[in-house]
Amino acid sequence: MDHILSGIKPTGQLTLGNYIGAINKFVKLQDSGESFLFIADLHALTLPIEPEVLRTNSRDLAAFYLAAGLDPNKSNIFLQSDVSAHAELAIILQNYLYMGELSRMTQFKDKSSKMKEEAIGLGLFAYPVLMAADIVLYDSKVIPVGEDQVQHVELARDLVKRFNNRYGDVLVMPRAEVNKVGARIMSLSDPTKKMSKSDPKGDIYLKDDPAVMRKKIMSAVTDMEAHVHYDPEKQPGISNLMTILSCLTGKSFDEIEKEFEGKGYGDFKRAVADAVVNELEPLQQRAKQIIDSGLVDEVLEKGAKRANEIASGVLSRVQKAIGLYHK
Ligand code: ATP
Ligand code: LTN
Repeated sequence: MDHILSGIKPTGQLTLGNYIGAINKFVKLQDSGESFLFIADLHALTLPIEPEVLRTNSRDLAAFYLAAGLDPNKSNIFLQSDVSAHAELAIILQNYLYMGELSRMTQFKDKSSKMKEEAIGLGLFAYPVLMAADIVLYDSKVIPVGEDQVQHVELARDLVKRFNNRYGDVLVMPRAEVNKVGARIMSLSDPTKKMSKSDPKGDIYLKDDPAVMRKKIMSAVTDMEAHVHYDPEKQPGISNLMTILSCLTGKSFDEIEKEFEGKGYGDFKRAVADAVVNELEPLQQRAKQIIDSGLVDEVLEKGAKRANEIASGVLSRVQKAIGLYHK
């Protein structure tokens, strides 16, 4: 059975982009192999974060995984920091990824360009090293991610090639699995930018009050074309809303265009708002019940146990291959 692996950083409140691009996809894939889905709390430390916020976000993220339909009997849900092999393997793998390629990573360039050089931590630069360790540690083949993370998975693939060339068939080759529609949900206030949890403008949060969700969608930036048509170049705002509607209802772009032929943007936006609220309101309620029930701790403990079993085996395979003197 193929191993499926992915993680989300508990850096802020989850967005509709995280839900469509990642979480929903995890749920769809969970029957196709053994899943390792973690809360990337070590990655969350790459930018300043308050301890209490990190703790709360981590618990909420686990609750949303479960509320979205991840079944702890099929998927291993755990905290990255509960499996020390992630950090140990990253220390080894940092010697097989190079400064040049790390400085070309778009996410590093985006995040560091807003910072003073003295404030850019080494962890932010080495982010893809830890991510490569996360991936290879479970012999993972399938890595469901949004489009923005594909470059990091490609780098992990380069690393596997490089490492196996040097030491033989030690690491399993992963591949990114990206949605055909919905791999990059855009900001509602600036549809040329990705919706991301660290940039509150134009986000829909999974925890938003339904009335707030509706308000955000009704005031989403659109255009003057006045027809519902999929054209991300000319009509990025409408195309983004169509993508959201398509992902949440299963309707194709053609069907949506036909349904709203001759109708105004108001009607269309109301339909998008209905679809979002119908999906997220019950999700919020389930997440809240899960938090109140104390189930999260139980699931994380079970997940970490299984994750540690697999990870320690792969780590020792790597240690042996590179010549660390091993019992
Ligand atoms: P941050 O703003 O803190 O960098 P983020 O919102 O971009 O965070 P991540 O934790 O980096 O979220 O991403 C978790 C997963 O969600 C990744 O697989 C990522 O590709 C996916 N994802 C994030 N934003 C979007 C989006 N707007 N559309 C589709 N997928 C997304
Ligand atoms: N970098 C990812 C989170 C992440 C991840 C991973 C995703 C950390 N390790 C391994 C897939 C595989 C992000 O979403 N920002």
